[in-house]
Amino acid sequence: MNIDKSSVVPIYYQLKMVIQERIKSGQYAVGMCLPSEREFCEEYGISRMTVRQAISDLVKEGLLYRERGKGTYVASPKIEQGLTKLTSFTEDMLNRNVKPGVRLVELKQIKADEHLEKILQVEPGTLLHELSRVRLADDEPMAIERVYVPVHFYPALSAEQVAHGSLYEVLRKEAHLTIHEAVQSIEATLAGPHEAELLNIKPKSAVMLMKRITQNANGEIFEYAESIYRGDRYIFKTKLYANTP
Ligand code: 16G
Repeated sequence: MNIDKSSVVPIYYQLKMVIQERIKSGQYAVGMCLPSEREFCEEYGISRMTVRQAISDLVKEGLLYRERGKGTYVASPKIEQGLTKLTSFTEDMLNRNVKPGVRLVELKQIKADEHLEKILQVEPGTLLHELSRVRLADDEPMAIERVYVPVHFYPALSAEQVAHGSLYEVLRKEAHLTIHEAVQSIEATLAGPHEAELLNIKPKSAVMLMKRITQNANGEIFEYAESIYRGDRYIFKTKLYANTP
């Protein structure tokens, strides 16, 4: 792929396409350091400003990342996540041959406040497990989850059970719960300083806040989860069907 200076397509955009193409073909492999701005300028006889614009666009889009004082590197491709199946984080990772991981932040019991009472449809003051974990993909932090499960569904839930593996598996096997359906929403938000530290991203990075309310086969709500997913590592995808007349 070459750059055509007489084209109506801006030069920075053409350079973007060239770099994207090289990433796609594997010429620029994941983790590889990109040639310097000067090298691109010389290769194509274009200005540094133009090179900078192409690269910063690709950084914004998550294809490249910068390491201060070192250079610009090729990022791992984003994880593409469907939005039609009710799956656990562990299942999502195993389905794409990625190693799921957990960093337990805290497991404690709390009394439901008014907000959680309404969501979980429980009596005032009902005891809830509050489970906070960082979820990892091939050892890289991907999401922070805070999950609320009314204690009566499974009083024995312990930190050991969820510090390394799947909550859904514990609920299925130990609490004999049938995980049936969920309503899930996605909102755009910015990572706070604590979240940024846990996810190893810059504060105020764009992240996605997912909320899930999950029911068992009897229609009882057994989970309310709030998860923060890295915007630079995830794409959520869903299939849409037109109304048929
Ligand atoms: C997902 C769910 C979360 C659930 C967790 C169980 C979203 C937004 N959240 O992360 O509600 O608690 O999976 O995963 O998808 P686990 O069984 O691997 O612990």
